[in-house]
Amino acid sequence: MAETRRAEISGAGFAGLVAATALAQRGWQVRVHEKGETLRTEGAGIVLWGNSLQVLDDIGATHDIMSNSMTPPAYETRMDNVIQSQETLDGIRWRTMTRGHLFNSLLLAAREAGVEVKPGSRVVSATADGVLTTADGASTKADLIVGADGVGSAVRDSLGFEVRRERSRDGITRFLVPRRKAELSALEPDTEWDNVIDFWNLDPRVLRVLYTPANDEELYIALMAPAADAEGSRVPIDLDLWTSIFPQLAPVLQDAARIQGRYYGYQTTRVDSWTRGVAALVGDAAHAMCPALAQGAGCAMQNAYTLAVAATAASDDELPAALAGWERLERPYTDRCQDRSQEYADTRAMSQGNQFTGESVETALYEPTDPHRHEKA
Ligand code: FAD
Ligand code: 5PR
Repeated sequence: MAETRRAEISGAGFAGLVAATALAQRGWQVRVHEKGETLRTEGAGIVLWGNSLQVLDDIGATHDIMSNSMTPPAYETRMDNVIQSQETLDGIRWRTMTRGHLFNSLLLAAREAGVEVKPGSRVVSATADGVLTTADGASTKADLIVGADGVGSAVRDSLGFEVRRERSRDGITRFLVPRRKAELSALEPDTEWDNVIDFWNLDPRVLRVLYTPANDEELYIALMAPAADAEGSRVPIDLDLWTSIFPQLAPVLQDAARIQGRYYGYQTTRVDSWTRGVAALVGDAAHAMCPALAQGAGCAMQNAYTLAVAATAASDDELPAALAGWERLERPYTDRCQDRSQEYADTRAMSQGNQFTGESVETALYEPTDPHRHEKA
């Protein structure tokens, strides 16, 4: 009988928790280091698509997730408050929820699988032969190291990967507020307030509100403005400015104005390679992307899962080659998703509506748990 293999993971975000759970469920002994003193996530709401929902099914997290999330009747796009499209996304599985709910469901699945999660443990470096060092000076030898420590990844930077960043001119502030459906309906009775509604205004000023119901009680709103627009990108938000453009959203904008908020500039991060020896990068550490297609966390969880499957199938001697093979197969999907998301962010083409067709849904329809997925392509 082979000895139990050990994986050390940096970062208890969506990528780290999925990698940890999928590895532990395949017999690995897994520890996740999280630099935060408390385990939590920030950033309001999130949209997930078939690719990540399939991974969550496989690790046993969806039962919990479905209980407090929703699939809105349509994804609506408006320009100057005129409806451009109401996409029902037939044949595409998708779900909206709060980030807190997704995070708690993943943490539960990880604990049930026997993963050790260590808050207050900051990783400072990793080596290609499997030594992970934390800020308290402790070094541990592992069979596999996963860098899931986000866009500022210490695993990535200590291993000397080459990083390229591309910024976009726009950015967004995100809030979780009460639904206030009755008040919104009083202001605009004909609107289906259960829809996702992407409210665009380009002229005379680029301001956009992405309205996403997360469940019966909570609403996720994302306010987009160019970084160069000082009032538009200000936090807390400039309530008079936003309500002058979106008067029908006044009840929920008032709630948002009471929250401090943080403006996130859109950016894409790429690395020369996702692996070095027995160390692999997943999630924003390897492939942060613009949120246009709502796939940053989706790709993170998809790649975390397929990494766990590939690493388990390889013997210790084969592991570096198996990780390189995993990148060769999986990376093109993520590269294309990053390219499309960056292009949508740069062109603001989502304002035209009908954007969830053709190539742009490739990632949403990808099936990471299907062992024959690459033969089908
Ligand atoms: P993170 O979430 O950044 O997690 C990294 C973790 O590692 C953190 O807990 C951090 O504290 C920890 N850490 C960092 N450094 C260390 C260290 N040295 N030692 C130990 N721990 C460390 N994606 C979607 O799929 N759908 C969406 O709707 C969506 N909307 C978005 C909207 C906006 C405005 C933005 C900016 C992003 C959006 N994304 C979306 C993308 C998504 O948020 C990210 O891609 C995803 O959270 C990345 O997960 P991660 O686990 O790789 O990284
Ligand atoms: N889609 C989603 C989202 O949260 C954002 C975008 C698109 C679900 C931003 O927060 O285009 O910026 C976007």
